[in-house]
Amino acid sequence: MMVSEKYGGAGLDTISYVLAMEEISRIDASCGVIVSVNNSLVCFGIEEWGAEEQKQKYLVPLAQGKLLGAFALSEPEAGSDAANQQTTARLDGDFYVLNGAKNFITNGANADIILVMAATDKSKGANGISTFIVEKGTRGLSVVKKEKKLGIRSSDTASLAFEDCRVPRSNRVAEEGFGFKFAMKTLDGGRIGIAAQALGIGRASFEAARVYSKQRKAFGSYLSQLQAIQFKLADMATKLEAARLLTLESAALKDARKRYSTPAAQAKLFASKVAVDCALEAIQIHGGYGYIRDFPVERYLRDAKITEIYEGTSEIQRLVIARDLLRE
Ligand code: COS
Repeated sequence: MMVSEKYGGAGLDTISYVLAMEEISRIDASCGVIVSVNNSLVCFGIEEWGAEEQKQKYLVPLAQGKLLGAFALSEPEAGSDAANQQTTARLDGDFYVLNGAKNFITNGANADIILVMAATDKSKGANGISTFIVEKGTRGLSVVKKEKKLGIRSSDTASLAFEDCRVPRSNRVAEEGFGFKFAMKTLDGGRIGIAAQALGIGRASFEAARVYSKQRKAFGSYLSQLQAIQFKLADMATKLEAARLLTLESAALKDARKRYSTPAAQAKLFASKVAVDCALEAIQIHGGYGYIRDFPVERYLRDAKITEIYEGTSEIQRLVIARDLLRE
């Protein structure tokens, strides 16, 4: 969606992307995360920091929908503490040799290309990490496990292993040591996408509850005529509107090329909580019907929960926000 027309993309701005993400995720949050990772992490990262040759080879087919991308930062020992990368990349002639493990990788089993963060110089910590484009089918890259999840069950989440996986030197994105900043800057935009995904799930919950309240009768009237239910709907709609405005504000700042790390963290923190709150209230309004699979609201809760976890937990978002507030 946001890839420029020069590389075959739709050239949309982030505001348009947020609107699309909300609509897609309102119907299917699994589809939402597939789209989000491909657009705001993979395509954005390559367009922003990739070499021209990498853009021609990978970004053009990504934009055309011929390739799907994944983003591999998380490891068994490096989730929130993302700088603690144990995967290594050693230069050997014209190749880097990758060794290590990545987990919880969205699109991991199906992606055609994977952006992999790996330590090229462990002694430099966060500044010794680099980014590589690894093609599916590269010898030494294997899918170890596909996860069975609480929600977003039609999105593929996989663990990957790299065993002496040789990646051409020309597939390193940007200079050596830029990988952590690459990941952080890319995730800033990713978080806007996840905020919009959360918004979509929250809106689906609200809409289901609203419709149900106008059909279901109790104590001689429709649920929608009961003030207890009206207040729940009013709170849901108000929280959703606030989440939407925070998300759109972060998107507008990104489009204006202003700083958006903190607004994106605030949007994701708030929208993900709103999604969980709205899903819980939708279940409550549905009563027993909300707890069974005949109605969609139990799925909304299962799908909503992950938005408080991936692309930085709510605790990490608070950390990002607080650091900015307390900066000298
Ligand atoms: N944009 C640009 N640069 C950033 C940045 C950002 N958003 N965040 C950090 N950096 C830079 C810092 O400025 C610092 O640069 P210098 O060494 O030049 O000063 C460097 O990156 C290291 O940053 P910092 O010291 O803050 O790193 P920490 O190890 O303390 O980690 C957090 C910072 C916790 C914010 C980071 O690890 C994080 O976001 N973790 C969550 C990761 C995540 O979202 N995982 C989800 C999996 S991906 S689906």
